[in-house]
Parts: sequence; structure tokens; C-alpha cells
Amino acid sequence: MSAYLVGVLVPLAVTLFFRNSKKSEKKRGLPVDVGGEPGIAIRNSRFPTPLETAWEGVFTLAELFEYACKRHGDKYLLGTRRLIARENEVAPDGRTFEKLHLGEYEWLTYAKVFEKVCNFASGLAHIGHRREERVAIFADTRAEWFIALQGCFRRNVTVVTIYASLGEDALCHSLNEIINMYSILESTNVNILALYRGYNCICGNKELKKLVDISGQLDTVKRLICMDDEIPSSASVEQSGQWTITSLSNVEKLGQENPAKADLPQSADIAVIMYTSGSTGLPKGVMMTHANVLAVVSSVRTIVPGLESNDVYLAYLPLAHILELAAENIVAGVGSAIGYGSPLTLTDTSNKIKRGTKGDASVLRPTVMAAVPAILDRVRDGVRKKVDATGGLSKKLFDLAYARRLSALNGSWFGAWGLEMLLWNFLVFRKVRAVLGGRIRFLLSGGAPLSGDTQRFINICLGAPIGQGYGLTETCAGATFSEFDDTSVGRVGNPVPSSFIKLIDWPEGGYLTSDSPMPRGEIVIGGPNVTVGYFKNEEKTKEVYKVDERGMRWFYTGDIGQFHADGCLEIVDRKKDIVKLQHGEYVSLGKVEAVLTVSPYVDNMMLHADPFHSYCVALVVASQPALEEWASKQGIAFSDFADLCEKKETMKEVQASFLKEAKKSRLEKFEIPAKIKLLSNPWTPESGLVTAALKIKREAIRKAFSEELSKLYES
Ligand SMILES: *[C@@H]1O[C@H](CO)[C@@H](O)[C@H](O)[C@H]1NC(C)=O
Ligand SMILES: *[C@@H]1O[C@H](CO)[C@@H](O)[C@H](O)[C@H]1NC(C)=O
Ligand SMILES: CC(=O)N[C@H]1CO[C@H](CO)[C@@H](O)[C@@H]1O
Repeated sequence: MSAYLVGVLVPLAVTLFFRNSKKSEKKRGLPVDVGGEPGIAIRNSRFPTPLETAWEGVFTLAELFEYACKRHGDKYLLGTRRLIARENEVAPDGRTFEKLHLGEYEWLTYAKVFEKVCNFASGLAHIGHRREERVAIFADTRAEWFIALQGCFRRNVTVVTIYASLGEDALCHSLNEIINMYSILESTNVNILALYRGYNCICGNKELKKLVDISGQLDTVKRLICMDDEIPSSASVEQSGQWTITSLSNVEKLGQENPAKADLPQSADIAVIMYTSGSTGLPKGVMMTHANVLAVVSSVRTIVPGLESNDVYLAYLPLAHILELAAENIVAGVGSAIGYGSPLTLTDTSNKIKRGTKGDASVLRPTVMAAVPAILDRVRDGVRKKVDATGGLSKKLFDLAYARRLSALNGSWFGAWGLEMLLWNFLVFRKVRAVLGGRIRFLLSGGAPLSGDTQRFINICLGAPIGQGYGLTETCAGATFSEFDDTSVGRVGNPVPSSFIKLIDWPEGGYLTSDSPMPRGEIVIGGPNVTVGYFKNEEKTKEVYKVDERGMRWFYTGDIGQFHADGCLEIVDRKKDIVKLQHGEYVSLGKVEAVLTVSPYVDNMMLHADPFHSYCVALVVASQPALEEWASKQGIAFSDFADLCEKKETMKEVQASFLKEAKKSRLEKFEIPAKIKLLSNPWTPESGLVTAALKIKREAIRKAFSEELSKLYES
């Protein structure tokens, strides 16, 4: 009996206690006086001036790495799973899939990695690589990538990374990237291409062979370093004299036999040229100095609570993306361990994992992970589906636990740490946590905004906070970051210690810093984290980077944001989604859609505007129950829903509902779609028209419905 009482009363008391000591409206960002274009600027409340380094006496990534290796010599740094077997599995439809049987992690200590890095650096010198020549790394995330990167840093060699998409496509690398790679290699003047053709590689034998086929055109590349020892025979073009191929371990061996002194960079030297996707046109190479990356690495160190030498980080996102590159440098900087995995082998049920064997997360049991929203959305959908499929008591219990946890989170994050949480964790969420190894204590999310729904779901099921970052490659991924005790959703946090965030008026788009209740405007980011510009693209650099009269660099993001009272930023729109009509009026697609979607007849919609017409049109996915109810009330006969959607009366009714919503929200006349097309089939993530979080993908929809759109303008 008494045990029962304790079990009930203690959680209650703990919950109540924290309820009462609830958030005291903590100020996370404070106003700051800055130069440049007028606007409203906010800084991190703990750092009056931009943070440049969180390690005393460390000003480059090369210094940071050496510093950590000297301190943590015997600790594990890099871990890779042993490949036990590679097997083919035949699916019922006759297709074969490669499955991997992977073993335990095998670890290299800090001291051992440092030795390998020094050897690689010496080896580079020995094979005749001069420091002003660049090295391109084109490989999936793995230990050798990190070693090659650090080796290049020790010789003050700039590394070119080739874009690997982080979105849904991260899971299937496209041919486009390879085509892009060729043009990038030519324009950046790289001398060495380090690549690998391992089990989860973008550059398999086939691509390597293609590369060889066009080697004649890639006349800057003189050497190829393969991260695997066994070099495919298809690649032996040495006869052609175009380039030499050698293995990474061979370069290390040469370096060991012929040690060379380090040639360390300075903080203003370019560490990385990172190519970003660029949704239009050719990818752009962002030049990042050691100081740039170190500023962001330092910021994140101050944000993740207790990030010290006992964490285990699961690395699987592409290292060609700044989020992963920064994350690995932080983890290695504080003396923690990095275990490598891949998106296709992450969990026990991942595509490439042999049935009955373990995925990377269950073997490594990481404490910290980075993820992109697309992956977290998938986790959420996966768990939801599983719970719904189980049904019965399990589902009821899950729903109850979820609701309890959600209301606790509504109080404050700390209220969530009571005994009740332990109970729910034990009963319900333990199984979800186990999917990622059961020890996750912090998740980093970046690359795109995370939906509030997914954020809550992951918070609750994993029992861990998500640090959500907002930033672009151009700002080294750092701009704002939500602090671990910030339990709000839908916002992207306060400025990181290394950044100032400024909002400036954008009158044409209707966003002003004088807006109430919150100042709004284009987001401009300043501080040591702002990169030096685009490689060989001065025109574009001048367009989006500006140096103010006080010498601070600012990057113009093109995103529209608003500041909350506590100094946190929320992204509300994008300049790109704001279109100028024929007569010069601006229409914010997202804003108008948000207003019109409130209409009961709308499931989803996309507003379309272009500079060639004076009015907008819209594609509207109609809500079947609402429209059918209306039709039956009106006595309108129809054969099926598609038929109903074609009817003139239906269209009129939906447009009338739009007018009502538009009036309520005081939209301008030109913002209301003059013509609409009702669609009877929903947009699903499977169709590629919306994201997993059901956000519309404009380009995909425009393409899929190009005929309908042009018809709307014709008639
Ligand atoms: C590093 O390399 C760059 C480019 O070759 C050069 O301009 C710079 O002076 C070098 N830094 C040092 C410290 O030698
Ligand atoms: C959480 O709080 C918001 C507003 O503060 C409220 O709308 C919502 O219903 C609350 N959710 C729960 C589960 O208490
Ligand atoms: C490269 C760069 O932008 N450096 C700037 C970093 O921030 C300091 C302090 O704000 C500036 O003085 C540097 O010019």
C-alpha cells in the first residue's frame, strides 16, 4: 500500500513543484546595436559580442583537433562496423537486394587517428601535392573522410565537398550529383579526388568507371585516392597517363616513411569550399574559413548541455553538408566518440540490414545524433503506423501516455522529468527509444524547419530535447538554435553565440520591422560565422553579402522572419515565395494560402502567381466530406466526387468561402485567386507533391499540374 502511495504521490508532487516554478519568461535574445542597413538586431543573451572560439588558444580546426588529441589520447575517437558478410536477398517479385551483415564497432583512439592524420598529411606532400592545390572529397560519411579532412587541414589544403542532398533524397543519391561533380571539379581546379566505392557509396564501380571515361575532360585532376584498399580494375587508367590512382592507406604509408612538417593554416585561410544545391541554376561553392566553421562549432558547444567527453555520436548524414561536418568537429573537439553508420543501415529494420541482425543505432547506442526533418518525419510516421496497426490496449496506452506527456511538456520541459515520466518511459516509450539504441539524450536538427508536430512527437517518444537550428551553408549552418530548455514549437530559437540576427524592412512584400504584435522583415545574419562568399562568383557574392561600416559581414537570407518577445526567431515566409504580379503588386503565396486553407472546403491548396499575369490562380484539393454535405443540402446531384469537383456551382461555393476568409484577414483583391481548379485526389507524400509533414512542394506541384495551371489562365 505504501509503495503504491509513493508511486502516485511523488510524481504528483514533483509535477506540481515544477508547474509552480514555471518558465519565468526567460529572455533568450537581447537587442543589440549594430551597423549596416537599419533594422532590429538581436544577439544571444549570454554573449554580448560574437563568440569566436570556445577553446582557449584555438583558432583553427586543425588546432582544435590537435588540442583534443593531446588531451584524450587513449580514448576512442572513430568507430566503424566490421563487415561480416554481404548477401543477396531475393524479393517475392524476383528482384534482388543486397543485404549486409555487420558486426561490432572497431575503434581507433585519438592518438591513433592523430597518427594517421599526420601520416596522411605527410603522404600528400610526398606524392607531390602542393598546398595551394585543392582536394575534393567525394564519398559517403566514414572514418576515412574525417581522416582525409583533418590531414588536408594540417597541410593548409582547402577541401572541396560536393553537394549531397540532405532532404528525402539523401537516401538515394542521384545521377545529377555526379553530373554536378564534373562541372565542379573542372571549375575548382582540384588536384586530388579522394573517393571510395564501399558498400554504401555514391561512387560505386559504375560511377568510377564513368569518371574514368571522362578523365580526359577533367584535366585538373592528377591523382585519385581511393578510400578502400582494393582498387577496382575498371579504374586503372594509369596507362593513359591522365592520373594516378592510389589507396588512402598507401598515402599514409608513404607519409609514415617520409614524415613532413605540418603546414598549419591560419584562421582566415579557407578550410572548405562547400557546394550547395541551389534550387535553381548551378550549385554554388561557399568558401568557409577555419574561423567561420570554428565559430559555429564553438557556438554549438555552448548550447548542447553537458557536451563533454562521455558522449557517443552516431554519424550518418553526408559530411558534405555543414551540419554533419560541424557536428563531427565538435564531438572530436570535446573528446567524445564518433561511430559511423549510414541511412540505409541505421536501424534493425533498415533496408540494407540483413534480417535478424542489428542496425547501427542498436549496436552503437549513441547518446547524441543529428537529423534532418525528413528523417524525423519518417520516424514519427513509422511509430504512428506501428501503434495504429497494433491497436487495442497498446494503442490506448500509447495515446494516454502521449497525452499525459504532452500536457506535462506544455507546463515546462523540467516538469517533464518527474517519476511519472519514468513510468511512461518504462511502459510505453522504452520500445520507441530502443529503435535508436535507447540512450539518446540530445538530438540536433537542421537543414530545414521541423514541424511542431514532429518536434513534439520526438520529444515525447525519445524523452530527449531537440536542438533545432536555423542557418544556411552561407552562415556555416549557424544563425539561431533553440536552447534545450525551450519547449516551444514552430520557432527556430534565439541567435547562436556567434551570430547577430537582424530583421530589415521589406516594404514590397509587406513585412516591416514596425509590424505588430511582432517586428517582421527579411532575416540578415552577421558575425564571424558569416562565410567569405561564393567561389568564383563575385557577382552573386556582392548580391547577398554586405560588409557594414563597422566591418561586420552580413548575409541576406531571403527568408522572412519575426522576433518573439523573448528574442526567439520564427520563420514566416520566403522572399522566393513572394511573387510580383504583372502590375507590380506582390503576393505572398504562403501567407495567402494560410488564410484560404481555413475554408472548410479545402484539404490543401497551392496558390500560383507569376509576373506575366495580373491575377493569381489556385489549385485546391477539395475536402470531400464538407463538399458532399454541402451538395446534399443544396440538392445537387453528382455521380462521384470528381464529378462534383467539376461543377460550376461547386467552384462558386468554394470561391465564396475564399472571399469570406479573405475579408476576415483583410487580403487585397489581387491576392484572392481569380480562378481555381478543384482537385478530387488528395496530395500525399507518396505522390511527391507534399512532404511527409504535408507541406506542399511548389515545384513538384507546378510540374505535375502545368496543364491545369495554363488552362486556368486561358479560359
Ligand atoms: C594557406 O594557404 C593559402 C592558400 O594557398 C595561403 O594564401 C595562406 O597564406 C596559407 N596560410 C599559411 C599560414 O601559410
Ligand atoms: C498546450 O497549450 C496550448 C496553448 O498554450 C493549448 O492550446 C493546448 O491545448 C495545450 N495542450 C495540452 C495537451 O494541454
Ligand atoms: C570573416 C569575418 O566575417 N570576420 C569577422 C568576424 O567577426 C568579427 C567581430 O564581429 C569581425 O571583426 C570580423 O571581421
